[in-house]
Amino acid sequence: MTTLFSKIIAREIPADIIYEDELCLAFRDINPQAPIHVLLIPKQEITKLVDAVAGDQALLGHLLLAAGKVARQLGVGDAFRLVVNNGAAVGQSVFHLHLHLLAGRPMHWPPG
Ligand code: DGP
Repeated sequence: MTTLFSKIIAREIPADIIYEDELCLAFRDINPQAPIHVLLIPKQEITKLVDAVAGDQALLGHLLLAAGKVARQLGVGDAFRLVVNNGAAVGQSVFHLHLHLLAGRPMHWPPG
């Protein structure tokens, strides 16, 4: 299922893109939940995390490494949170796998 994130990858709709490599893209969330709120997405369409398969292993690892790179690039390498919403019941609204990178304010645990 194609989502608006595919359109962001294709530059068909604008986004504040802060990182890109051959496999993924990072851009600022349109509805930020923290002073820094970036979405990191694979260019390959994966609907949600649970739909990833063994062949996606390298890509998933790449996303985590890229998240660390983006956090360092933003100056928050020592204090950030990654969130993956998997499924509408826990808040997933765009069905193209994405990591939320949140930083810049105190965060509580457990998350709500
Ligand atoms: P989730 O609820 O986990 O599926 O997160 C989807 C996020 O995508 C949500 O925080 C808002 C963000 N978002 C939705 N549409 C757009 C858009 O057009 N541009 C940008 N930059 N972010 C978007």
